[in-house]
Amino acid sequence: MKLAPAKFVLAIAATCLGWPLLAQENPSSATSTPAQTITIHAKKYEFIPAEITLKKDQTVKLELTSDDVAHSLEIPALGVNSVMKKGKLTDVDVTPTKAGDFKGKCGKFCGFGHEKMHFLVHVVN
Ligand SMILES: [Cu+2]
Repeated sequence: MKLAPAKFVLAIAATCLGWPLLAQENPSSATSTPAQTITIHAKKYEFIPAEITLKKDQTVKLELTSDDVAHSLEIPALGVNSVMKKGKLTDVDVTPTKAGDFKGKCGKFCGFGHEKMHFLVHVVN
């Protein structure tokens, strides 16, 4: 990206004056390093655990795996959509930004009980 001339002059002036150019305060209190790891297993036809409680603005790592066939975990409100494969851990970092209850489900057809695979995330302040 090219700086416009006026911005360029300002940038030079700011640098000469020792201003903290481009320094930005992060307005969010969100932590980016996972504070906790939660392992979630999928198997026909449930998630174990089927409910978890997270803290708002706190990053956790979800370790997803399957005990039988391939499943997936979809939690649209939290931006989670990830495969769960047998014998494999899939890591997903999640940082909820608002409190509430958010539904998840298996997003990969895995048999006659697929529709029963529900998941619930409680996000607390
Ligand atoms: Cu399924």
